[in-house]
Amino acid sequence: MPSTTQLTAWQALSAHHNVISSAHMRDWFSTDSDRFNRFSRRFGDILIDFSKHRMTDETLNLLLDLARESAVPVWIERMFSGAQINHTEHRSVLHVALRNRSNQPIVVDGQDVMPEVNRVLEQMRRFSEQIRSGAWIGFTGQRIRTVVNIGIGGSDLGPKMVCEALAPYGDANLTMHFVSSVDGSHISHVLSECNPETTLFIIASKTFTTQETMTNANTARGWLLAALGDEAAIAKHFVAVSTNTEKVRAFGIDTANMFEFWDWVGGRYSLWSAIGLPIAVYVGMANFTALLEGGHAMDQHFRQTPLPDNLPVILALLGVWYGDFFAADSHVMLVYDEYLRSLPAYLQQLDMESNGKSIDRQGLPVTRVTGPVVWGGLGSNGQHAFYQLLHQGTHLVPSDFLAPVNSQDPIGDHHAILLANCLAQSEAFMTGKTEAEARAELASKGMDGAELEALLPYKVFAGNRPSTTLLYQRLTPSVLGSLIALYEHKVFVQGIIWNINSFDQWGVELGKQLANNILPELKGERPAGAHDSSTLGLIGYCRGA
Ligand code: G6Q
Repeated sequence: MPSTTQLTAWQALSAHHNVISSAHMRDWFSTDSDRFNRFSRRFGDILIDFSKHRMTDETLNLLLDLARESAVPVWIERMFSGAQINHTEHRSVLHVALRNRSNQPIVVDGQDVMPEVNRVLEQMRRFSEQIRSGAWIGFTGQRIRTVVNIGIGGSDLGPKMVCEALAPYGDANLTMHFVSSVDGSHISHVLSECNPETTLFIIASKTFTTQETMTNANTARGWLLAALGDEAAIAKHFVAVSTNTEKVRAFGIDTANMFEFWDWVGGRYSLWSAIGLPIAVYVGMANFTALLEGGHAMDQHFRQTPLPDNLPVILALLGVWYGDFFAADSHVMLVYDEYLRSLPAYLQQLDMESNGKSIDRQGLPVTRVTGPVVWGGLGSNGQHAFYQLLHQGTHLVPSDFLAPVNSQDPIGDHHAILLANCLAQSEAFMTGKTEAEARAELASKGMDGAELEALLPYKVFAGNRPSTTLLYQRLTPSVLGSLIALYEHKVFVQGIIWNINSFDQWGVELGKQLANNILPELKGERPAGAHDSSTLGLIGYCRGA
């Protein structure tokens, strides 16, 4: 099999890049009034504008050739049909089964997984309704008012992001907390706001062995028992979400209160599974189902739509274009939606854990860059901070703007101002400001001569900075589901093109082992072992040496 860079389409793109890399998008827009129409698509209530990119029709065609030559359609089908595309862990990759509202069979190891998926969804429905209705009573007879999800990574970022995003649909009688870090300050602060009699802990861990989660879970357990004084209280205040029944039982949680998922659900793809239990409890099962439906609609689009109109494929190809041909090493998420404030952190894990790989599917080192550094934040705030680098820095940073057309909380002119800022920024990234425009602007303020000439270079903006804008009517559960699935599939397509496995995470697994080597040394239970002098020095400092 030829390496990615030997593909005909790759080489054609390389040559094409030499031709168009100095062209300016501003000129394309001024000579082509149809550019937005050709390079934007609608998906339900979502508009995706990718016209502000350094690409022509020819670029897109060449990128689509790359997708074809990389067998993207074959890989899509392999994922949906349950093939073990996570080859290093010998696992299928089937988060799409969790939101398979068609209920068509999906077979893993000769077994249709849909009956199991539906069984757990039904268990989630019953439990979430009990909590929300008050039918579930705590140990002292009071109803649950506070839910604390204890989990980390994929068992935290997704449900936390979605609960924040769907807060307008949330139950006002419930307060949600997410404890992830093993830093004792995190759980201490959360527990200080909880009443043990009215608090439910959801211990979310695929493996039920993760050090941070189990440490937090044990602390929560001790806190509850200290207050309620009876082991029997655990059954009323703790439930577990896991693939590991034995460990859940050993922790003392009744397995009747365990919500199962399966090894074909990757942690960072798990919010659609029982890991989404806090979402179902908070927004209700109907809204959780609408989230699944939004994801499923994007799945169908991804599986059935020809490549030129396939949205995850288009976004993936644009990322490859900048990373591999323009040497862009990061991608920024610019979110003009307060409810999506945790989306950048969520996508950072999704993308960087999936595509932060340097060994290809044949076990050989890759020969070009793979996944970008993903970062970002709320756009309105970022404009007063890191946008300076985006406008005038030396890095080319492709961006995604996200904004709702309608606010969930209309008040005065706020939303119009927010949207105006969003649209103005993507326009400015694209057009920039020429020397002539900057000169005229300074002159209009009465400046001239040497003073004007000295300031002029600082006032010029090169522009030509690429961005995609995703607008949606309102952040409903369904729209959110489609947006998340869009990014999941984008990351998958990039992994296909880079010929890497997007579904393992050996770097994250390494982190789980490392701390356990140093912990007994830090606690003084055994002498510091064979470390480098820096690590020995740091251990010594922590121990007061
Ligand atoms: C996700 C990752 C990682 C994982 C956490 C928590 O894809 O593998 O973020 O979700 O390490 O793992 P557990 O759910 O097993 O506690």
